[in-house]
Amino acid sequence: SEVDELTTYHALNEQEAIEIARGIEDFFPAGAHLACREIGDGNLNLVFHITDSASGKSLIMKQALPYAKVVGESWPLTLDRARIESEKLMLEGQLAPGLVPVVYKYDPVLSLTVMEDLSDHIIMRQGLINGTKYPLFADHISTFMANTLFYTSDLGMNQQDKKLRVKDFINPELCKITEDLIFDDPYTVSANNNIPPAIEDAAEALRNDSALHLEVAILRDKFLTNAQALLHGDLHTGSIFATPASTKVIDPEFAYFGPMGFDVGALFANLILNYAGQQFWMSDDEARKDFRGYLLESIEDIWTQFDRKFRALWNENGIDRLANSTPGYQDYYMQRLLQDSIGFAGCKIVRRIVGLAHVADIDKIPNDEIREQAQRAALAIGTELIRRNRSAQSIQELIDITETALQR
Ligand code: SR1
Ligand code: MG
Repeated sequence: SEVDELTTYHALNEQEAIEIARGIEDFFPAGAHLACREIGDGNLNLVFHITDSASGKSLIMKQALPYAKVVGESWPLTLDRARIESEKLMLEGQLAPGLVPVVYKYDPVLSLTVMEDLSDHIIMRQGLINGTKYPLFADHISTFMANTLFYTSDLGMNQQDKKLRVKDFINPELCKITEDLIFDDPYTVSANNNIPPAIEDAAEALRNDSALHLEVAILRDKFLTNAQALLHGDLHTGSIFATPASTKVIDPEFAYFGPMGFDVGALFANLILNYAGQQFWMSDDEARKDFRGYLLESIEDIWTQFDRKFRALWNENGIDRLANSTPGYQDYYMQRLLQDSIGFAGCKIVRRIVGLAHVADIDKIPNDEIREQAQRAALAIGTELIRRNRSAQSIQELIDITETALQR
């Protein structure tokens, strides 16, 4: 029957999505003529956009598929990620109000999250490719990261409750994707890799650099074992909807308790990848210099504001006696966090050049020569950041490394 069709798991079609939308209490007016389009362009899920042009109301429905869409049914993937995503979104809504979409409903049977439509925003990756500046972004995202990371860490929440939350957010299959795609495949021969033929020599150099492998192994161990805080887990610019006045973080299906620097580093990496791609997207020398200056200032601002806000939360609301009262411990902690962020940023850059999933900032460059230049520069930056993961002293090092690799 029709009811059965909506109460057992299956991939929805647009008509079924409309039926479910009608059932959401007090949302669309009775009898509304709803329109629906599947708009998912990510790697994993179906995304339905449902609108009522008469009332102007709309919403988004995201449904997890039992496999990775980017590869196909040969790569099965747990539906539990929809639960993790909806729980994490709701928690982020409490910890960082206004910085994530509102969740209207989660349906565990259909692995479906119904949430606020953000169509007045655009995906930040595309915005940056278009050359849009986001003057409030550093403020917004530093608040998002400081609040979500501090209040889910042993510094900011009851440490027994945290252990129970670790259990709720055990996310082995999605973590395995990261462990393979980011911390393993780029450094070996793997069918998962997607190596541009023009830079095969650089990919081979990655495979043969055992000093680099040592640093990647150190970072990988942190990802595997350091349950420092509840991460977003995939905080790239494709997971952010933005306007110049508003920032909304989406897609936390990779959430798990891991090292904080993995979220901070993801952001740095994707701003740097855009910096590299601007070699093509902004052909005017002056405009490109200005936009690249904006990207690097944003990185510096994000770190400075994040560091200040995180320390303020710690000083005002820290719950750990020893961590709160031991001189030098906060500085030590923040220095490690900066170093982790820089190292993870490096890993995130490398995987987007030779690993399975690339980024439009670079891959969509139609000019072969400029694209290759951007890829090589990104690899040079990424590998140098990885090498600095145990020694970096300030965010300025990351900025200098980026500027040196791409001076024009
Ligand atoms: C198989 S999933 C490929 C990538 O897409 C997601 O956005 C994550 O970054 C993942 O590594
Ligand atoms: Mg995603």
